[in-house]
Amino acid sequence: MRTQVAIIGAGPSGLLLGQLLHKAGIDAIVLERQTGDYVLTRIRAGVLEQVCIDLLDEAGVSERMHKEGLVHGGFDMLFKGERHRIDMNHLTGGKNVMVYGQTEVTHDLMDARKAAGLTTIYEAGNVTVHDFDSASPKVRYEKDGQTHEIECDFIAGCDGFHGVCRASAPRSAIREYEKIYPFGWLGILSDTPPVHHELIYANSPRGFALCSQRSQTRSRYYLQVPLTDKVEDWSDEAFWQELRLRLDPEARARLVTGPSIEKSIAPLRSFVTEPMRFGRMFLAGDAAHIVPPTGAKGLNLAATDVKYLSSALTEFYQEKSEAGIDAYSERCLRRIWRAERFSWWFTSLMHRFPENGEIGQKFQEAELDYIINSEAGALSVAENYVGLPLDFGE
Ligand code: RFL
Ligand code: PHB
Repeated sequence: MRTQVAIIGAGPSGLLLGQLLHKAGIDAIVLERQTGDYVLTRIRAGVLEQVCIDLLDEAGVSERMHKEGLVHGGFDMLFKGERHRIDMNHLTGGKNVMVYGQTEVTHDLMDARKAAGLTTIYEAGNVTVHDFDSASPKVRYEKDGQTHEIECDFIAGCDGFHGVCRASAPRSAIREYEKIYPFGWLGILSDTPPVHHELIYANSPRGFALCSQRSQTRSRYYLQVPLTDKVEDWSDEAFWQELRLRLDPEARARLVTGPSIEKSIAPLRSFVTEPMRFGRMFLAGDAAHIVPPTGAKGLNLAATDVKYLSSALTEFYQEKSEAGIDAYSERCLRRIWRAERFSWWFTSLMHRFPENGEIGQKFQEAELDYIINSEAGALSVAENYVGLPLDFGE
């Protein structure tokens, strides 16, 4: 088999890249280790920045998102029992975010890929990447008891944090930066109306809580929990009880509870790989970087990586120029570090860190006082939350 770009991973990065390349007339095959149904059971992101919305428009997969997604112009921060609204729309001169689940984005991308008759190979076992330091890289995989080989011009590593592409880059050529946080997020999805029409990020004495949503009838809630906790330790009732204790009286009174339809614990990590290009193999999305989810940046960064990569590859094929692929890594990393900084800072502000002592708590309170009572403070949160434009700094 031969293709121009072999894409490893059918998460949002891989599928969006496939769609953008298809629009540019570039041929690609997507290889995914899991089944499509399994990919769709992973409940993750919920907040899309304007640049991500624009990219889904460009890829021609945004019709349902515009119909069903919820446009949010602000969110609440809850501190010392009181809620304070960050009016993103007003502060940023009209920018908003869209609440639309990653599962739905993935679904729409899968449908578009199928409708266009493009090749996705699911349940591809033991994927390996070869010769990406030459002009003719290869990808091998196993399926139905046989080994197959794809010859290609480029390999796109869109295979997430535990993927094979980053792991195959030469150790001498790669640098990794990592911070692991001393807690995780316990998340629950339920078919109950959201407690509030916008998101609530809560810093309570019992730890962080987030009230998010997927629609007017589906809620997504998270709690900061110790890394040693297991999902089995948390009954639905225990979750709701703990969430109530972390909210303000008004939200507590409005909270509607019900059976969970998904419950999971995610560790929190900041992680960046430099560079993101190794010869003719590129990394994109979670394969190259992870942010703690507090800033809602992971999926959005994945989308912008993929936009830079599809533009670079289009330039290569249409204009015979390598300028875009040469600039890819640096262009992505500048944006990534900005989002990493914001995600780390917002995580540090909103979670409880008993190990930082009373003075740590006082610093958090003073920081919040600044955000709420200074337009510059509030604007800094708002402009980072809505996200940077695609051409920032250029
Ligand atoms: P994914 O989604 O992990 O997809 C990678 C795909 O590659 C496949 N794969 C392989 N395939 C073939 N061979 C191999 N050897 C392979 N190894 C792996 C995997 O099966 C998978 O299908 O990475 P991608 O596409 O880069 O997408 C990244 C996003 O999923 C991630 O950044 C976001 O979910 C992060 N995130 C959020 N991002 C936001 O922008 N806004 C949010 O509100 C937000 N909330 C979240 C989040 C992540 C969370 N968790 C669980 C970490 C909330 C949570 C709780
Ligand atoms: C979500 O809805 O899953 C969500 C929203 C905002 C975040 C993280 C996750 O910051």
